[in-house]
Amino acid sequence: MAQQQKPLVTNIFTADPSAHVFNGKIYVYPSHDLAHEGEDNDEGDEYQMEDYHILSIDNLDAECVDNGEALHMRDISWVSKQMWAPDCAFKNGKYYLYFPARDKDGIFRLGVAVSDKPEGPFKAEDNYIEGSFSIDPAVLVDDDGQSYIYFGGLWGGQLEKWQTGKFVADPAEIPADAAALGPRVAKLSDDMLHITETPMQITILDENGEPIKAGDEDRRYFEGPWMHKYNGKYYLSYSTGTTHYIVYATSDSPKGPFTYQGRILEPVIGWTTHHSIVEWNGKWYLFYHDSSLSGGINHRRCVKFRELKYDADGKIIPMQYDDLV
Ligand code: FUB
Repeated sequence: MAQQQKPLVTNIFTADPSAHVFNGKIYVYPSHDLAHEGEDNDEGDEYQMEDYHILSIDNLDAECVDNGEALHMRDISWVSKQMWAPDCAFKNGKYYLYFPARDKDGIFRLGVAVSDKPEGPFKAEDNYIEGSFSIDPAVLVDDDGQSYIYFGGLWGGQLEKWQTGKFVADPAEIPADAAALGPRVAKLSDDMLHITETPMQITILDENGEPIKAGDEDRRYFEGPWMHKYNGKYYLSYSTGTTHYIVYATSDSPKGPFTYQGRILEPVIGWTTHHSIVEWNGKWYLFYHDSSLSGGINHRRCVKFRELKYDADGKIIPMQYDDLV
């Protein structure tokens, strides 16, 4: 397990890893951090990414491979800037890369690009997915063949601006004792290129069946949703942003409501934390990032992974960041 817990690659900065097993290998779909000197602020202006490189790992002892540029914003007509955290799904013999970026009006939208190969190159559709907004898409192809896209992120990710269903540039602050905003979910069409319904807000409940409050920053949703299934249950995991935890909630349904369960990962080096969870050869793995490769610069991050374990009740065993370094 030589390469676990150290950066998967060091030739480029990588972040926001979405890991999948395709054809027996791990493919990691990360953001590609660039060395811009943009202002570091709550809008995320320092995250000025322009393209995607897909990483692959043949086996646990092999070096990770950077498969080179798979998609660049110069080739996408609707994008103005900031190609943030992507995900990929396989269906109908093709690979679909979902990605957020700002459109020409500065509004984050979700796009999709298609390839015959998991490592690309990908060709983007001419426009963003109609009805999409905000950031951090994550796609689940469920066991019955129905696909769902989960997305949304606060602050720079603009989720607060969509509370009415329309973009409001300067929305009122959500009171701390009001229900927190949740990620959105929508069904994808069979051809994986469209959403077939108005995105629904996911509710995350506490142990008393009450919605988690906006002021409960240790548990409320911030960004980076990931969906996986374990023993038939749906596990929604996400970042709490301002408090820097990766936490999770479970449900019997892909659209929830979900019940908060606990933490997966303590804060890492750097402001953001973002992850994915994947089963490979009978074991489960957490892919995550930190800023250790750049000595702590928030927008120059590196992707790592380690094994993730469940207890007999299906609870994820929490990981201390110190365990990982
Ligand atoms: O990489 C840019 C943004 O930082 C992502 O969209 C968020 O999830 C956070 O990791």
